[in-house]
This record gives sequence, structure tokens and C-alpha cells, in this order.
Amino acid sequence: MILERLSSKVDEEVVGRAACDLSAPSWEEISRLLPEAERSLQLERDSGRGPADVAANVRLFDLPEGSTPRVTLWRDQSAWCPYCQKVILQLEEKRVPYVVRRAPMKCYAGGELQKPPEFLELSPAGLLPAATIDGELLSDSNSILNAVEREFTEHVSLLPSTEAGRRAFEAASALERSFSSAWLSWLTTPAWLPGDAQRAREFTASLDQIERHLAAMSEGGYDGALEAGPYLLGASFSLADVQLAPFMERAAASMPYYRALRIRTGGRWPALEGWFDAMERRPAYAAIRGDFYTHCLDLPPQLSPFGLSRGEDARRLSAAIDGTDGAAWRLPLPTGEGLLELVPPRADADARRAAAAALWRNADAVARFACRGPAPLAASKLPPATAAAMAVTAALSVSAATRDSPYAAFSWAATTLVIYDLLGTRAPLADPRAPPVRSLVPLVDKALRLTAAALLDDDGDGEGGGSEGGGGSEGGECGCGEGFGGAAQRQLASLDEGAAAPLREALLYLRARIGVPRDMDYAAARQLRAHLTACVEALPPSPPDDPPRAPGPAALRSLLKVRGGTAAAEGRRVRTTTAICGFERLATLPPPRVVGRHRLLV
Ligand SMILES: N[C@@H](CCC(=O)N[C@@H](CS)C(=O)NCC(=O)O)C(=O)O
Repeated sequence: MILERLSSKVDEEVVGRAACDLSAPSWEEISRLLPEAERSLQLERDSGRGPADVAANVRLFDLPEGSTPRVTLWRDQSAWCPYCQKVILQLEEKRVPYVVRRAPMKCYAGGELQKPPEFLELSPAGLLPAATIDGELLSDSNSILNAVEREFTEHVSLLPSTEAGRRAFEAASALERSFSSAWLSWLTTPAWLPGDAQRAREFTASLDQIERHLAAMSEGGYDGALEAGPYLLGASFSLADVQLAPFMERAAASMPYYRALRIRTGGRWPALEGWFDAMERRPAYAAIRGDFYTHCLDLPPQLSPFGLSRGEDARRLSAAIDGTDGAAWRLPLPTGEGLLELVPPRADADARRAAAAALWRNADAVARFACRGPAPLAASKLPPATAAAMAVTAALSVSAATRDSPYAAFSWAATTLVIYDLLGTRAPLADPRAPPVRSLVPLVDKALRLTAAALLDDDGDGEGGGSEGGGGSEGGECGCGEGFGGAAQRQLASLDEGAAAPLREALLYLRARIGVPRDMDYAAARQLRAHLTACVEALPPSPPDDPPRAPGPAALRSLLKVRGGTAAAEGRRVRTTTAICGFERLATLPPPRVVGRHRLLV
């Protein structure tokens, strides 16, 4: 707290004045513009009924009010764990009632965010998912899947019932295993190590095999012994699809981003495309699937302590995923044939209302979260012991570099990275330890209210415009989901740079951390990302680049780039967080979209 105040870049008086001057509809007014279904979503969620929802704490389905489900599922907090996703998909598809408990994964915070003692007592290995059925512990996803099939025979079975079905199931399970291992091997091995072409071939061959299997099933597999259909067992959706879905979903997201290989919408695997379509039409799966961006950023901390490298040829595709192409996260949102990632079939207006409703439901928490963006020193977000250890090894590295001992310099730099990876935050999407700049909360809150009003502005009159109409937005004249206009834009454009700069950082920080399905579905997330871009662009343009404040030795800078994740560069001014010592600094890195802000991204 003291450190935060002493080093804060935010002028409290300036942001306080700006927050008073900015006028925006209240959350109460915004809620009146929301459809009833959005307003009552939380109540429905808490009741354990309604559609699948990763934010639910209990799922009762048809169980009478007041009954206790037999299953308790421990899963990760942000819905990034593929093994948890399988179990959730099975329980939702079978409508087996369950209670949800959450625990952080190690990679959310370098092991320092502790799992609840209650969970560790139950499952000392600490792996997720874990479940109890009638109090009996199961601590591996496949054991849970099998036990649920065994124990809940009165629910629909996801196992094959015929000999041909069992053969197809075994074949599909073997395909899933070889595909998952080929995917992980290609994704996590740096491209510069020998054998990259071989790993690529093995991966595409595993997809070809799945394609052949699905194509056979679409014509009635095993000489017509199975009913023709798009799933791994033909017409029957089964546990084989449940097991494949989380990994295939992550492969489809990560391969274009890191290896320039388009799995979806690429035309090369049509039967697989049909499988994805069929899966995404299932309400349970549609509600719990992630989007490309979330996976591309949630995978590195789970898979590799040193992140995942991206080749030059992947940069074009990755820019369309992380918005750095300047179009994917900007209004009007791209539509049509060329889209890399398909948008869920949902009217844009509905998606905008869902995004506005998510802001309204979590208004306080979202504003506080966004205010972590301009927090003063990244080092203050690290536990002091970690920061100190990193500072010492980084200093040793610099000193070795200046003494012309490249080997020692490299070793100390590598040690710094290892300390960071073992003890520092490796899940910047969650960024659990970063302190918010509290004085900025009222200003960010107002900007979020203007964003919500713009999201609800259906008719272009700047009055908002949920399906129920009415309301008193003080927003602009422009609307129809086309961003900020009129009064809202004029207000934002006239903000003092001392207020606009931290506000810009807070909104961009938030934009980079909208997670699917954790926060909302992909259709809503792309609307919110693009409306936040519009809000940022309504602010006065940022002043010309500062000269680099603390240019480090070239060797450290290049290490940074190797290590760096990705983040949207805003103009030519790019904030980097050094992976070396955790201190933030401003630097101009050519070309504009090269960024290493590893610490702040998931
Ligand atoms: N074979 C296990 C693997 C489970 C697993 O590796 N879970 C990871 C998360 S994806 C985990 O719990 N890691 C420990 C942690 O991150 O705290 C299963 O199928 O359940």
C-alpha cells in the first residue's frame, strides 16, 4: 500500500476531478435497459437451474429444491483446465446434479495462491479435477467419467451399447490419445530444435486419421453397423466426444496462433469441421467452450515454463486472434467468410446485451480489476522474496555481461527466469496479486458505464436501447453497436491526459483479460473487446513517445523478446514488463506490434 502510494503514476486529484466531471448513466439506469432474462440470470444461476453456466456454484437439474447432489466437483477457477472441462461436459450432458468447488491451479500464481486446505486434505496431490461421489474421492478425470457412468445409470448413457459401438469407441479413444500427444509435442517443442518438420507431420497425420474416422462415421461406420452421424460414434454423442473436445478445441485455437496451421475454417479437414459444428450445436458444450484468444493465452502457463514461441508465419494469423491486426477487436466487427474463428450463432444485439449485463452484474469487481492495469511497479505485484531473489540474480547477470562473461550472464539471466516461473505470477490473464490503483476506480467505473450504454445502444440515438427501451443514457448520438458518439465521445475526448492515460491503461488491461467462457461467451466477448477499443479510441490521442526511461543492455532486451508473450501495442508506445526483474518501463520497440509483456498476460 505504501509502495503503491509512493510510486503511483496516477495523479489522484486529476483522476478524481475527471471522475466527477464525466457524466454517465447509473448502473441502475443501465439495468433497466437490460432484458429480463439477463437481469434474472444470477438468481437462476444461484437456484441451480437453467442452462449450463461455468459461473454456477451448484447444478440441480431436476433435483427437488433443498436436496444435496451426490457429486461435488473441484475444478479450476478460470475454466482453463481441459480435464475439468471434460467432467463438466459429461455432467451437463447427462444432467447429473453436482456442487462446484473451485481451487486455483499452480500456474495461476506460481504456487503461491494456495489451494483451500479443505481440498488439499481431501486430495493431497492437489491435482484438478477431483470429485467426490457420495463422499468417495476420485482424483483423475477419467476415473470420474467412468464412475459417473457407473453410478448414474438412470441418466442417459454416454457409453456404446453395441459391439460395433464399442469398437468405434476404442478406435476413437486411441485416436484421441495419439492426437493429444502429437499436438502437445509440436506445440511445446521450440521450432528451432531439430525435428520440427517431423513433429508437424505427426500432428497433421493424427488429424488426418481423425478425419478418416469421422468421414467413415458420417456414412455409417463399420459397414453401416452404426447409424451415420457427425460424432466419433456416428449419430450417437458419446464419452469419446467428451474426451476429445477439450483438446481439439485447444488445438484449433493454438495451432493458427503458434504454428500458422488453420484447423477450423481451413477446408482441409471437412469431417472434423462437421464434428465441431455438431458439438457447438449442443447447448452444454456451447456454454463451456473457450475462444481462440483465451486458449492462446491460458495454455502457455499450463504447458511450458518458458512460454510458447511463435514463428514469423504465425504472426499474421495470431494478429487476427489477439486483435493486433487492428481489425478483429475494432468496430464494425469483421463478419463473413474470411473469419478465422466462427462466431456463435447469436444476434449481435443479444451478444451486446450479454456483454453489458456481465459488466452490470460484476460492476464493482470489474472496475477494481481494470484498475490493476496502471498499477505502479510490477515488482510490487511480486511477493517481496521473489522480487528480491530476481533482483539479485538479474544484477549478477548484468554485472557478468559488463565483464564480458556471456556464459555467466546467460546463466544468471536464466536463473532469474526460472525463479520468476517458479515463484512469480505465470497467469497474467488472472494476474491474481496485482494491486488495483484505488483512486482510479470511480473514473474507470464511469467509463465502463458509458461502455455498457454504448453496448445497449440499439437504435443509434445515444439513448441506450435494450429490448425494453427507455432509460436515460447520457451517451452519444451514434449507436447500433457502432461505438461511442456524440456526448459520450465529446466527454471522453476532453479528458485531461493525466486522467486519460491511466484510464486508457485500465481499459486495455481489462480488454486483454476478458476470458471465454469464464466471463461470457465468445459472441459477447468480441463485442465487449471492440467496445472497449472504441472507448479507448474516444480518449484524447496519447502524446508522442516518451524516450525510453531505462534502456537496458541489448542482451537483456533480446532475452525479453524471446521470453515475451504478446500484448496489443497501442500506437508506437509499448509498455513492457521485464521478465528479468519484474520492473515496468516504457520503451519503444520496433516494429510497433512487437511486445513482451509476459507477466501481464495469461
Ligand atoms: N491425469 C489427470 C491430469 C490432471 C492435471 O494435470 N491437472 C492439472 C490442471 S490441467 C493440475 O491440477 N495441475 C496442478 C495445478 O495446476 O495446481 C486427470 O486426467 O485428471
